[in-house]
Amino acid sequence: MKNSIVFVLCFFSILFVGAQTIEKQAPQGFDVEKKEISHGKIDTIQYNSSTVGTNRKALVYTPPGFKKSEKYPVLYLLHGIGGDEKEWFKNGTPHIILDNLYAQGKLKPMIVVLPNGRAMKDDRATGDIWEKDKVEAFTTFEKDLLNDLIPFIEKKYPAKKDRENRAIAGLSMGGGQTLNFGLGNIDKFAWVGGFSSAPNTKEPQELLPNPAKAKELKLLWISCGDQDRLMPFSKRTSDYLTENNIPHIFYVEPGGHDFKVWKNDLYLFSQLLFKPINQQEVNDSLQSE
Ligand code: FER
Repeated sequence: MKNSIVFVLCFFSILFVGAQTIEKQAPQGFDVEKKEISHGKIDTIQYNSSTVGTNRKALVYTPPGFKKSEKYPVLYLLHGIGGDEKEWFKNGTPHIILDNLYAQGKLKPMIVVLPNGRAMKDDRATGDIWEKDKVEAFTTFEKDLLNDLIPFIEKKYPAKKDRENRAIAGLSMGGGQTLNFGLGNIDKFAWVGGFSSAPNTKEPQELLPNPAKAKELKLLWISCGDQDRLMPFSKRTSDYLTENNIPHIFYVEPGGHDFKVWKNDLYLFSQLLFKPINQQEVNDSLQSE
């Protein structure tokens, strides 16, 4: 008798809950500041980098209602080749997008860290940003992130410290860093999002020599604008994952290589974080007409 009740309940909940679906585009107003809602807070922090040998800056967004007595998951959100720790803040207004999502109850409370991904003594985006040592500094940032910034954040903020509560995402050069660092350190990150990833993205075989390992990820998100000339770097990565039966989301969205696309990515990606997820269903929902 009991079993049959459980069976009937399960059957109807599957019927009514249905597949995990997701919007494809943020609605109008998603990035407009609303005075009447609660707001998160942005801090500028400085941490000592043993990797670079300097004190380095990062911005940290804590959510509305943030309490030191609670523990939060953390998203590390990386900028592009022309940016620094302020690029997302100035051009992507993540604090506004996330405040609005919190007001609608659509986000799991999390801390968001906006680092400077150019790990060198002069890490400003000035002069020739394409200079070899400046480009190489984006590779060096892996050590700075893992050995200096993450330990600092986890000491100074009430952060959850396990891989399932740590996410990494980024745009363009930061998307390449995200895939390189995230897939190279699956023991450290369970949520990975490459937005319009740049040519610094390692080739698939090098990125993921043991593809089955990526099954340990909760979310592997790869997105790119359909007008973006950097599409091949996202597509070759997604193709390799598909060939190896690795669950992931590949979202080709309308647009080019710009913040219109990246703000939409943050809007969609952030809502998936730190919650139960069926990547196949979200992927199918994003592909549907
Ligand atoms: C490149 C083209 C684009 C490249 C990097 C980028 C290192 C990055 C662009 C961005 O971050 O917006 O050839 O090589």
